[in-house]
Amino acid sequence: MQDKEIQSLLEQEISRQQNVVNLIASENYVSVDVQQALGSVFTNKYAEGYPRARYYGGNSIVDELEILTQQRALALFGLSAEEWSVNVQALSGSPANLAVYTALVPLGEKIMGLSLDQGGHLTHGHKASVTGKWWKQIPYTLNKETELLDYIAIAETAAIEKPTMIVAGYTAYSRSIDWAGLRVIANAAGALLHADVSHTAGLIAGGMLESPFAYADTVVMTTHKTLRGPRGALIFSKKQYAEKIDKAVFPGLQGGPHMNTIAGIAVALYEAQQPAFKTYAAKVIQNAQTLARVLQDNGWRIISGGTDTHLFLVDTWSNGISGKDASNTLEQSGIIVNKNTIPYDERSPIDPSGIRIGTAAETTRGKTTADMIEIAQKIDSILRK
Ligand code: DSN
Repeated sequence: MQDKEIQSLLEQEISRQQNVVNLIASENYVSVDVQQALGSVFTNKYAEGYPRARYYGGNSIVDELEILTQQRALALFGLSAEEWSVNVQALSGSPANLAVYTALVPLGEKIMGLSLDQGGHLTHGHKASVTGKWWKQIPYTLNKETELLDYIAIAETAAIEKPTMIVAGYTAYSRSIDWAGLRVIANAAGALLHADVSHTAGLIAGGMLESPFAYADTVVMTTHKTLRGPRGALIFSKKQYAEKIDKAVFPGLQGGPHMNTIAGIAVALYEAQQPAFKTYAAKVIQNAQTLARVLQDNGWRIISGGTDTHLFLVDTWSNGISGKDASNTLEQSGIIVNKNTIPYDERSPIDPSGIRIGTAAETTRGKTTADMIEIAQKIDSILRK
């Protein structure tokens, strides 16, 4: 590389990534093939529009690329092209959710989403995001005792508020989701059901968690977390919503799609269809459950008592250390986590009561349950110093 400054930063980041234990729940390590597609000449092509309906010439090959990516996305989740469409152009999860709302929720109408501080996402209607300014968030919460989704309370709120859309799928909730129950609640309230499975997409693809597709009207997922692809997103919708969603993505919110990213997503979807990916998804969850259990055995309170997924929250404050201090202390020893609020947190999001831990990235690096036991013991001894 001629640019020595960037070369140096790149080398430093490679070394950093190689030398830490990465427990950031939303990160992963892509394959060399995905990186090759991302770094390919597809980045040179402008392709505003959709396959066979572009605003520039020279798109015959990227048309094939985009169609193949769509086909792979539908195939991975066992969806028929008669019933479902998929838009592969959204730049990431936040713009993907924004596109869904833009398409299907009239401005000012109600979106019902889990509160950010209980495990929801900014783009599920939080006021700091435009999704909470352009639409009205009706928040729902977890049961204070069990720290689980309270479906009865969600049903009651939905029946009173009659939101246009109920959003489910979370960033810091470790338990499986009752999609069928949410469908019943949405139907009773006359609401659309939007699943944001950005975190768990790879676990669903690997057959380890229930798929929302039998129940949701729209499904968004980022491609870079458990799905182990480049940073991007997929927006699946029932056929009747597809045209509105495509228009919301382009020309509504975005210009030309990043065709190199779409190529990387296509490669990741191919990889996720291989038998080895099912084994990976199973190991991710086994690793998370082992790590959570050993921490628990060492006296750390795990939110809701455990995990069904790749992630979980630890209430560090109940052992006298804030989430920020815990995260900083662990980083000094080469263990990377993120500070996180816990349900009904009395501390601020800047320095909350907990940390979030995930195992997707370390499982990609070949870590086993034996490694998780070691990591848990290391975390315990570092935080108790
Ligand atoms: N930043 C992602 C996460 O860490 O969960 C969500 O956008």
